[in-house]
Amino acid sequence: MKNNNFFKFFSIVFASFCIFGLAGCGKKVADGSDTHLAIEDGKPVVERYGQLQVLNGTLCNQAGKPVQLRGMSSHGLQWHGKYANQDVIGWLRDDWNCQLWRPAMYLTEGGYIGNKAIKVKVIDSIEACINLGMYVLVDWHVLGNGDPMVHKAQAIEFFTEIAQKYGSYPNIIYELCNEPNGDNVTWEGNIRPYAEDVIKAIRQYDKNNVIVVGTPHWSQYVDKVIANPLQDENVMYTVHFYAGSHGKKNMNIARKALKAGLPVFVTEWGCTKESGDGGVFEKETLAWIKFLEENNISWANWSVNNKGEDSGVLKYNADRNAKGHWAESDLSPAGIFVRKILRNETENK
Ligand code: DCB
Repeated sequence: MKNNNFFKFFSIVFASFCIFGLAGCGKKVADGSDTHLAIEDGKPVVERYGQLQVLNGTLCNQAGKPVQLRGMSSHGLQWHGKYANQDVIGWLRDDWNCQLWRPAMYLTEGGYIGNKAIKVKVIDSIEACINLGMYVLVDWHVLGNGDPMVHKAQAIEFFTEIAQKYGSYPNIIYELCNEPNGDNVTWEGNIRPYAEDVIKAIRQYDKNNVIVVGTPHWSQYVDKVIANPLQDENVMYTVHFYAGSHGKKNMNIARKALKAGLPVFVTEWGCTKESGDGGVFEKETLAWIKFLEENNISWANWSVNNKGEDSGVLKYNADRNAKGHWAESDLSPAGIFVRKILRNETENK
């Protein structure tokens, strides 16, 4: 009898321990599978996952286990690049549970092509992510000029330099062209030949870090890749969505690609309309988040800025000095919502 009570006491202690273990940011599992934690047992994600690789159409860690990375994208570095610093990225890791940071280097609209100096924001991002043990998605933000071929020479120069300097770090993921667009910009005619050449340049210095390639129609038509994917073991393909504009139709395109075995990475998504504004679509977002989790698809949310648009995670004018340490009152409705998703605190979980 005494023994029995003793046993009960310990069962209760053990059960509470488990419950408290589950609270907070992640679900702890003993089998070594994905916990969605930025830091686990004191170790940041890159220390745990190591060299990423693509196996059987999905992103895996060095040990060959499927892993889903999640995090935030910057806004255009020429406008809101001040947030690409270690204070903010560290806050996103520690408070938002981000495993990934995406510096979005626009080419046009005041971006890199006319203003090479903004590259420093990419370098700062990479250095910060190496220090913080996070993955960094180096985004060549093709947008205004929808055809990536237009600036292929500059892309080769840029990615060669990044691969040469940082290719030996497992933190790096290359994103070759954010959103190719335009009726005449096709997978076969433009994006694939562009990617082949840029991949060749990267692979001279970096044999294995993952490379993500944009797809036609603002990275929505990933199914166009199925007939002729690239010949590189560690390449993935981009899907983008804005939950207020892109629903079932876009999800079905992504499904088709997955069925065909294509590895998919959502390098950018928003909970608004495709303009980056127009309200926060929570229900529609959660349907996508569920789909992404079920299919082990990594993602970055658009974006960290305080300009006052609905997809920006900061309120208008909040954190003007870009220090991080945000209070809930600094966050926009999207910010509050996306932080919850990242911290595994939504109904989905
Ligand atoms: C993508 C771009 C991203 C853009 C967001 C929201 O563009 F990758 O750069 O960000 O989605 O539209 C927005 C910012 C604004 C900024 C504007 C101009 O949030 O603050 O003023 O860029 O650079 C998309 C995505 C989808 C579609 C069109 C665009 N679409 N687009 O489906 O038609 O044309 O920018």
